[in-house]
Parts: sequence; structure tokens; C-alpha cells
Amino acid sequence: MALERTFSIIKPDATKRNLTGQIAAKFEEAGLRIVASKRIQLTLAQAQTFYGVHKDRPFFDELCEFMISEPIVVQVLEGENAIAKNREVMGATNPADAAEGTIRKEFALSIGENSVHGSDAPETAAEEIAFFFSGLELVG
Ligand code: RTP
Ligand code: MG
Repeated sequence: MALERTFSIIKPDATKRNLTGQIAAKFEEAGLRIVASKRIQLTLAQAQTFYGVHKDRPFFDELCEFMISEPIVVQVLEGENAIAKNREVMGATNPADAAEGTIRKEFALSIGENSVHGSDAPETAAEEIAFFFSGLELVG
């Protein structure tokens, strides 16, 4: 099966609590290779663009404010079935619904402050990777 790439964010609640390494280890343990990684702090405009698909949802403003509140770590993960595998490792959006052993079960604080983002489909993965990384920064 061909290798696939997905886009991941370690969110502000997790960077703030020094969980970057523990979360990255979960990806690697699941067989996902971190082929790009950088720590950045989003501007409000960047957060609003990235989450544009949610702009009419009631949680949009709160989500964007949260995403700019601390630095984040953006990464590209590569592996077989990387998109689905990453979402499995992340667990359900709401930590109360997340399975044992998942990142959100172990680390998330709430449905909003839920420690990680992961792309949900090949098209969004490609868009999200291109939003944050140039081809030169992806080293497989
Ligand atoms: P993500 O996009 O971050 O990987 O998470 P997801 O697919 O599991 O969740 P999605 O429905 O795409 O929502 C994006 C992010 O918005 C925040 N959220 N807050 N307060 C709320 O009810 C609520 N619902 C969603 C979460 O941070 C979620 O990850
Ligand atoms: Mg989503």
C-alpha cells in the first residue's frame, strides 16, 4: 500500500503543558513518521483562515482565540493509511468519548482544548500541508 501524508497540530493546551514529546511519541509508536515539524504561533487571521470551514459554527471565535493563545507544533505525518491512523491515535473530538490509549483520552482538557488536530481526508490533508509547509521542508 502506498505511503500517505497527513497534517497534524499539537494544540496550545498541549504545548503549554509540555506534552509535545509525549504526543509525538504516540504518533511514532503507531508507525507514523514525522517528516516535517515546526513550532509557530498563529496570528488571528491565520487561525480564521485555517478553520474557515467552521466560520458559521457557534464555537468558531472561541476556537480561533484558543488556537492563537500559545505556540503550536505543526507536523506532517507519513505512513500507510496515515490519515485514518492518525485520527485513530487522536481519538474522538470530545475526550469524554475518546477510547482508552488515545491522545485525547489521555491528554485533552475539553471538547475545545483537545490537544491535537488531524486532517480528515486526502484533499484537506494536501491543503493543510500546503498552508503551513513548502515542499523543501518535507523530508521523507
Ligand atoms: P480537528 O479538526 O481539530 O482534528 O478535530 P475534529 O475533526 O475531531 O473536530 P472538528 O469537528 O473538525 O472541530 C474542529 C475543532 O473545533 C473545536 N470544537 N469545539 N466547543 C465545541 O463544541 C467544539 N466543537 C469542536 C475542537 O477543538 C475541534 O477539534
Ligand atoms: Mg476536523
